[in-house]
Amino acid sequence: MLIRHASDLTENDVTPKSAFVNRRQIIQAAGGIALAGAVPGVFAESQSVPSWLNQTVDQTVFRSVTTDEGITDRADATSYNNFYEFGTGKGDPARHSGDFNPYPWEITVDGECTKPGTFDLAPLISGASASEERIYRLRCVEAWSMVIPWIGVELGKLLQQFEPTSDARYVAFETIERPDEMRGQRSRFSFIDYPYVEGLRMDEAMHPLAFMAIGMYGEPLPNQNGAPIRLLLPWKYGFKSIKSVSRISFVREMPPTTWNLSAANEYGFYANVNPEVDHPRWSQASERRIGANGDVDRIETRMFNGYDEVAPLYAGMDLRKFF
Ligand SMILES: Nc1nc2c(c(=O)[nH]1)N[C@H]1C(S)=C(S)[C@@H](COP(=O)(O)O)O[C@H]1N2
Ligand SMILES: [Mo]
Repeated sequence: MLIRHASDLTENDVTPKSAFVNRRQIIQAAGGIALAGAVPGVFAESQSVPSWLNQTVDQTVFRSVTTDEGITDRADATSYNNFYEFGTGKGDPARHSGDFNPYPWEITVDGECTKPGTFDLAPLISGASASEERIYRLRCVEAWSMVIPWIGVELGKLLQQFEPTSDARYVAFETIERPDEMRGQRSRFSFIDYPYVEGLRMDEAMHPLAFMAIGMYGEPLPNQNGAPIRLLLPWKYGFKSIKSVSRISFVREMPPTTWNLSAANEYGFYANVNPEVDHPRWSQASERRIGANGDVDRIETRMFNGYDEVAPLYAGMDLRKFF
C-alpha cells in the first residue's frame, strides 16, 4: 500500500525536496520570473502563488521517490494532460492555461451538512490535516498511465469539517466556470457541457485513498493539472479526478457526472479501473505507462489500478453492470 503518513516515516524515507525539479527555486535563481513561459508546458502556471500555499507545500514531509515503479517525469505529467476547459488536445492545457489565475480561491459547500458556506482554500487545507505526499498511479480511461507524486490532504478529512449529515449519501464536485480564462468553455463544439461535474458515494469519498491535491513534484499544482485543488481517486479512471474544484455538495441522490452525461454506455458513475470490462471502443486490459526518462511501456492493467484495499467498497456489486 502506497499511503504513508508523516508519522510512519523514518529518516531514510524522507527525500530532500531538491530531488524534484524545484521550479520556484530555479526561477528565483534565474533572477525573478525570467524563465516563466520560456519552457512551454513546464512553466505555464501562474506566477502568483500565495505564501500560505508555498509554505504548506514546503512543510510537507516528502517520502522517498524510490518506488518499484519509476515516477513519470514532471515534464511529461505537466505537458500531456486532459483538461477540456483549456482544449481537447493533450498539449492544450499547458499551452492555454497561462491566463488562468487560481488565486485567491474559494470553495462553496452546500447540501446535507451542518456547516455549509463559502470558504477560502487556505483554512480548508489547514483544517483538514498536515499536508502529505502520495505517489499514486493515474490511469486514464484512454489506456495511458503515469506515476505522480502529489501533495495534499485526505478528501475525508477535508469533508469532515463541514459535518455531513446522515442524509448525505453522495458528494458532488464542480469545476469552476471561467469562460474568459478557459477557452474550452467558450467553444461551441465542445464534447462536454460545463461546468465539469463529478461525484462519489459517501463511503468512497471517505476512503483513505481519496485525496485532494494542492501540489505535485514538490510544488504547487500547475494550472494544467488542476490548480489550485483537484481530486485524486487512484483506483478509478482519471476522468473521476476532477480539477480546479470550486463547489462541493452533499446530496441524497446519485449526482450527474460529466462523461456519463456525454456517453452513458461508455462511462459509468463508478469508473473503477477494471481490465475485464472493456470500453465499447477499445480494450482496457493493458495500458501505455508513461514513465521515467520518457520511457513508454505497455503494461497490464490491474483491477482497481492495483489498489485492492478499495474492493470492500464494492462487495456484492456486479462490476460489469456498475462500471
Ligand atoms: N475539470 C476537469 N477535470 C478533469 C478533466 C477535465 O477535462 N476537466 N480531465 C480528466 C481526465 S480524463 C484525466 S485522465 C485527468 C488528467 O489529469 P492530469 O492532466 O493531471 O494527468 O484529469 C481529469 N480531470
Ligand atoms: Mo482520462
